[in-house]
Amino acid sequence: MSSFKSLIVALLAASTVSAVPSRPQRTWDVHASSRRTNEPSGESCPVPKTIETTAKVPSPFRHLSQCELKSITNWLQAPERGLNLTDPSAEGLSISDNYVWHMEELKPNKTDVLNYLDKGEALPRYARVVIMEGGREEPGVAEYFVGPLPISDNTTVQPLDYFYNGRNGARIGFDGRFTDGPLRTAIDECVIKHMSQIADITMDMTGLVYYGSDDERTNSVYFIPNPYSIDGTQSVAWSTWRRNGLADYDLISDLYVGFDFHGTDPSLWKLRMIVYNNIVYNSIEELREAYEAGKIEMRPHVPTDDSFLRKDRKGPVRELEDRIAPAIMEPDGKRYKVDSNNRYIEYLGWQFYTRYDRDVGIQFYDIKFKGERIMYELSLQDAIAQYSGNNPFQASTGYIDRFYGIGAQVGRLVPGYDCPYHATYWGTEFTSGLNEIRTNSSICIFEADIGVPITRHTDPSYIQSTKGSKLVVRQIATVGNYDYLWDYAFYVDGTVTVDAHASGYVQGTYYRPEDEGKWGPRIHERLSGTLHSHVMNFKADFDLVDEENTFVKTDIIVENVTQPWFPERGTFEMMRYNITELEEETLLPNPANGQSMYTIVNKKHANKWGEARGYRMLPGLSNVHLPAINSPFFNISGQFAKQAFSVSRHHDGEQQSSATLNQNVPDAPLIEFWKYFNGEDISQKDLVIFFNLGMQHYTRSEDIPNTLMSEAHSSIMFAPQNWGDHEGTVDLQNAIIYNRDPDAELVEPETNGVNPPACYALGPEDALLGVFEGMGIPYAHSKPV
Ligand SMILES: *[C@@H]1O[C@H](CO)[C@@H](O)[C@H](O)[C@H]1NC(C)=O
Ligand SMILES: *[C@@H]1O[C@H](CO)[C@@H](O)[C@H](O)[C@H]1NC(C)=O
Ligand SMILES: *[C@@H]1O[C@H](CO)[C@@H](O)[C@H](O)[C@H]1NC(C)=O
Ligand SMILES: *[C@@H]1O[C@H](CO)[C@@H](O)[C@H](O)[C@H]1NC(C)=O
Ligand SMILES: *[C@@H]1O[C@H](CO)[C@@H](O)[C@H](O)[C@H]1NC(C)=O
Ligand SMILES: *[C@@H]1O[C@H](CO)[C@@H](O)[C@H](O)[C@H]1NC(C)=O
Ligand SMILES: *[C@@H]1O[C@H](CO)[C@@H](O)[C@H](O)[C@H]1NC(C)=O
Ligand SMILES: [Cu+2]
Repeated sequence: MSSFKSLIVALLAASTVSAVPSRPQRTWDVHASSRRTNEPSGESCPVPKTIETTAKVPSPFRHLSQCELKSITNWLQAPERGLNLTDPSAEGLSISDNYVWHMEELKPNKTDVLNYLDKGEALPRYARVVIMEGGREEPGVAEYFVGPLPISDNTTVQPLDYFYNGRNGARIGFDGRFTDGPLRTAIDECVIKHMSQIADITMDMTGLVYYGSDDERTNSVYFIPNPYSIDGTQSVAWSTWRRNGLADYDLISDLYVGFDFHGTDPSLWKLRMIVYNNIVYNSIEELREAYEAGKIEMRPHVPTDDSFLRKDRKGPVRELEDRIAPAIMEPDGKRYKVDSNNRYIEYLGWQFYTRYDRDVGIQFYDIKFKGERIMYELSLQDAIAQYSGNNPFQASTGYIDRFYGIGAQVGRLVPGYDCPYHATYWGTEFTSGLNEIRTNSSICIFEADIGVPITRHTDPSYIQSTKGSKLVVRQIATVGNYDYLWDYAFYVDGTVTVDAHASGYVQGTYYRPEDEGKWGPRIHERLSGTLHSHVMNFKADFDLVDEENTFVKTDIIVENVTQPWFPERGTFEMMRYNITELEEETLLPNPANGQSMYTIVNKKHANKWGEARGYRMLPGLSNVHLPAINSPFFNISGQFAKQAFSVSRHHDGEQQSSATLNQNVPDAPLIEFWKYFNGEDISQKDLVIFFNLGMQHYTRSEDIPNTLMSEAHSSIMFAPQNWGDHEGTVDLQNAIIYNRDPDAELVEPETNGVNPPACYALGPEDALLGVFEGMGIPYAHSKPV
C-alpha cells in the first residue's frame, strides 16, 4: 500500500513540471568507472505527455451528431415519407407501432473513402436507419439508408438492399426483432402472468419466485437467450430462472419455461412448456397436477450466498507480493502521436485512422507503414458463442454479440490495471438508438516492449541487439457475463497483430450429477461449467501498395526423391514448396502442422530481388471455428464462423460478414456470408480476408469467480513477407552494436545516440560497457569467422 501511495505522490510531483524537461543524456565514457552506471539522480522521470498531431486529411468517419439524428428523425416522421412512424419517445409506445429503433452513420463505401483520401474528392454522407415495423400488415424490422446528408431536396430513404444479401433483403421477420423497451415490457407482463400462478411450486422446486421485478416478493431474475426465432416468423423463447444476486449467470436453477411470443398482439402469446429436472410439462395445469400428486422430484435450491462470485482478496499473502507489480515505462517520453479529434494515430512509421460504432467498437482504416498502404480496413465483425447442454437453455444458446452492441458495452478502463499507467485514453462517440453517446476513457493507447529484442546476434567480432516495441490500441467490452479484451498492435518491423482475451463470468449450468460432466465439470455447490465455443470474426482488407493483390498458398509437401550425390541413399523423403496462386474466392482451413503459408502479394510490385512484395498471415493461439457447423442455431447466420480463413473480392456491397439483426434469424439472416464466395477471379484484385480468433472454452473451477485471461487467449499475426529488400528494423536507432577492437580491453558500444535519460535510475548490472569483454578469446564454441 505504502509503495503504491509513494508512486502516486511521485506521479503528482512529476506532473506539476510544466516546462518541457531538458533531456540530460548519459554517454558512455570508457575512461570512467567501467562497471557502474549513473547513481540514481533522485529525480523521477516526468510523466510522458501525449503528443497531439493533425492528420493531413480529416477523418472520413464521423458519427451522427444529435443535430443530425434530430433532423433525420423529423424528416422520416414527416407524413410525406409515408412511413407512418410513431415518435419513439411517445408515451405508451408499443410493439405494434412503427418507429425508428436505431440510427448511425452508414459506413461509407470504400470507393468513396479512397477517392476522398487519395484524390481529395467530397465524401457523400448517409445514415443507416433501422425501423421496427410492428404496425405493418406484414410486421418486420427493416434497414434503410437515408441521404445524402444534410437533408435536402435530394435526400431519399431507400431499403439498404445493397448491403444485405439474405433472402429477405434488408428485412427480417418481426419475431426475430431486438428485445427493446416496448418488447421487454410486453414480455414481462406475459411472464408475470404465468410465473405468479405457479409461484408456490417454483418456490418449492427452486427457492425462486417471480411476480415482476418491482414486486418485493420477487427474489429471481429471468433471462431470455438467443436466438428466439428461426427465420423471424415464429417464436421459440425460453426463460431461464436465476436467483437475484451479484452475477445471476452463476446462480441458476434447473427450471426453464418456454413461451411463444409470436406476432404483435401480446394477448395471443402463450406458455409452451415448463422443464424442471429435465421433465417436460406442457402446461401449468400439467405441472400443478404432478405437483399436487407429489410426483415432482425436488432438487436442491439455488444457493443464497453469492460471495463466491466476488473477487475480494482471500488466502495467505505471498511473500513480496505487497509490492506493486512491474510496469511499462517511457522514461524518454512518448514515441507516438495522436489526433484525438480525427481519431488518428502515428507511431514510428505507422499511420492510421480509427472508426467506432455501436455494433463492434473500434475499427482501423487506411493503415500505412512507411508511407505505403498495407490495409484499407482491419475490423472486428462479430463475436459469437455456441453453447451446449442437457437442457433447453444451454442447448439453444447461440449468441451473436454484435446484436447486443459490442461497441455500446465498452466501458471506462481502469488505469494501471486494465491498461498500463501513462497510457493515452480516448473516449468514444457513437450513436445507439436515437442517442449520441459519449463515454470517457474507453480506448487506451500505449507503447509496449514486445518482451524480446526484435533481432540480436553474438559473434566473436560483433554483437548486435535491437529493441522490439509495438503500439497497442485496446478495447474491453463487457457483453453481459463476459469481458472481451481486444488488442490491435503495430510492431516496429511492420507486423500487425490482433489478440483477443476473455474474462468475466461463465454462463453456468445448474449442477446435475446425472450429466456426468459431459457438458462441463462441477465448479461450485450447485453449478457446473458449460461447454461452449467462442468465435470472433475479423475483416482484413489488404491493399498492399494498391488494390491489386493476389493470394498465394505455399504448401510444404514431402516427396520421395533421389539425388545423384547420395548413391548410398536411394530414394529418401524430403520436403519442398508447392506454390499456388488461388484463382477463385475460397474458404480456407487452418493449415495442419503449419505446412501451408498464406500470403497476400502484389505481383506488380517486386522487391529488389524480384520477389512479389507481400504479407503473411500467421495463425497464433487458438484460431478455432465452430465445432457444430450444422447446428440450427447458427445455420446460415453463423457461416463466417465455420472456417478459419477466407479470401474474397472486395465489393462495396460486401462490407461485413455479419449483421446486427442476424441474431434471431439463423435461417434467414440479413447477411449470408457464404454467398460472397461465388467463384470470382481473385488474381490481382482487391482482396479481403475474413479470419477467426476464438476459444473452445473447456470450463474449469478456475473460471470462478472469473475466467483467466492467461488461458482465454487467441491471436493472429500479419507479417511482412518479402515486403522489403531486408527486414524493416535496420533503420531503428534503438539498436546497439559492439565492434570488436583487438587493441581495446573494453569496447564502447554504438547506441545511435539513444541512451537512457539521467532520470531513469539504472543499477550496476545495467552497464553496457564490459558486455563484449573476453568475447574474442574462447573461440572454441564459436563458428570460425
Ligand atoms: C400506422 O401505424 C399504426 C400503429 O402505430 C397502425 O395502427 C395504423 O394502422 C398504421 N396506419 C397505416 C395506414 O398503416
Ligand atoms: C441536388 O442534386 C443536384 C443534381 O445532382 C445538384 O445539382 C444540386 O446541387 C443538389 N442539391 C442539393 C441541395 O444538394
Ligand atoms: C466525461 O468527461 C467530461 C470532461 O471531463 C465530463 O464533463 C463528463 O461528465 C464525463 N462523462 C462521464 C460519463 O463520466
Ligand atoms: C516414400 O517411400 C516410402 C517407402 O516406399 C513410403 O513408405 C513413404 O510413404 C513415401 N513417402 C512419400 C511422401 O511418398
Ligand atoms: C501442388 O498444389 C496444387 C494445388 O493445391 C495441387 O493441385 C498439386 O497436386 C500439388 N502438387 C503436389 C506435387 O503435391
Ligand atoms: C438451414 O436453413 C435452410 C433454409 O431455411 C433449411 O432448409 C435447413 O433445414 C436449415 N438447416 C438446419 C440445420 O437448421
Ligand atoms: C455503395 O456502393 C453500392 C454498390 O456499388 C451502391 O449500390 C450504393 O448506393 C453505394 N452507397 C452509397 C451510400 O453511395
Ligand atoms: Cu467462455
